[in-house]
Amino acid sequence: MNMADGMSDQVKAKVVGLGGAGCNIVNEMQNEVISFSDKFLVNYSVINTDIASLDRVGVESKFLLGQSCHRGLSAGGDAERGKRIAENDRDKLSQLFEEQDLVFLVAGLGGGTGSGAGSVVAEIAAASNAMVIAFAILPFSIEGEVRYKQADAAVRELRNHCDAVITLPNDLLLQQIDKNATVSEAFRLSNEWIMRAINSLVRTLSLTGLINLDFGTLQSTFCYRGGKTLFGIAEGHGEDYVKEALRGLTLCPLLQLPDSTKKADSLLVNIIGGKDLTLFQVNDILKSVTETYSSKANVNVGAVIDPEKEQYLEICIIGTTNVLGKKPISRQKNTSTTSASHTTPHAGSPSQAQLPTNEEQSNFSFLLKEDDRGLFEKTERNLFNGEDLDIPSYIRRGIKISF
Ligand SMILES: Nc1nc2c(ncn2[C@@H]2O[C@H](COP(=O)(O)OP(=O)(O)OP(=O)(O)O)[C@@H](O)[C@H]2O)c(=O)[nH]1
Ligand SMILES: [Mg+2]
Repeated sequence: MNMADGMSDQVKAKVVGLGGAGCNIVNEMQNEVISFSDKFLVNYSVINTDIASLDRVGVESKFLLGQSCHRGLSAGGDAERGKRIAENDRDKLSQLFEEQDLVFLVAGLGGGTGSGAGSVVAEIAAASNAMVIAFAILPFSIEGEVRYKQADAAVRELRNHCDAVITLPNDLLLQQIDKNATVSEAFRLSNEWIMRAINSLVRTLSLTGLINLDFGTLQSTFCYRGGKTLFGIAEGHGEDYVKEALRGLTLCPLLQLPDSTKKADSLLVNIIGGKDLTLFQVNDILKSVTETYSSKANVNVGAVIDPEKEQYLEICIIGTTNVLGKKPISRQKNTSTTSASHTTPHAGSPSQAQLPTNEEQSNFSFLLKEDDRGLFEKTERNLFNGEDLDIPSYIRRGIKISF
């Protein structure tokens, strides 16, 4: 507790799983997300209308929506119903977000609970002064037009209340999985992406190193709500680890979308490298990433050395573009006192970095990014036979492309 101002200097982050998909993912990730600082605490909750789904998960903090009026049944794929049920529980929901500084809201969209209750939950979390970052899984095109439209409407509503909305179309998985993969194997892949994404952000905010990024920097990067989010992570290993990680970002399939925003107005970049990473390399990597993904001068960078690794690089970028020309939001502090970040590299002791020695890090690279539909932002998507024609056919059809 900081006795001078009566505020704690801890940042409290809550990971909330909403609806069936959200509950599954948070259940899987609760032991995987690691904070490296006792000043950055992570806790988990799950919320659903469906009591059977809640019974299946091992997360301690469970919230049954509509306990008094809905008898523990799901919202039955009806987003309006999901929203109504959540509206009735506003008071109880707001208790869930008391004293939280950062909320990661995870939901699959297209069904009734995630799509309908999502914006209500996000609004309540944001009203409690927390910064809200939503990870939203979009249904497969083959799940049909109704689910797809519901998901699309839900993304727009989420944007109104969240600081960042990061979408992950399930269709994209068709590119990555084997033809014989089961549905649950495919789901596991997207669940894992979200898990890695949240983990990467938590690591970014809780590690100390050459150049620190903290929660205050994240807040100042996202000073407008309703913007478009750019989010990506990538890794490089072995001899060409720097090139591999940088290519991992540029070759991401979502960046190939013709209507994508390529650069963010306000960008946060963090890199984690092995003990052999030099200050010149740090400088070159940060320069290359910021030049590629930032459109303006508002860039915050961080760099951490993991003394247990060699020939290794992890990059995490998160940024926003204020497409609606919104005014900056004023945030009152909840319980946290956050420090300003450094923006120029300085030589620090590599041993400052605190990473586990046996951290499991497999080869992967992806970039999740919302599509920017420019002038067509307010129009409905072009759906034909349940397929979204705004999404390139190679993604819709699961055609693998090598770049
Ligand atoms: N990645 C992933 N996607 C899932 C999973 N379960 C469902 N989905 C996707 O998420 C969408 C929403 O499904 P659910 O989360 O089950 O729906 P819900 O929010 O519980 O809604 P109701 O059951 O209608 O109340 C589906 O259309 C699927 O595309 C999962 O475990 N992982
Ligand atoms: Mg459900």
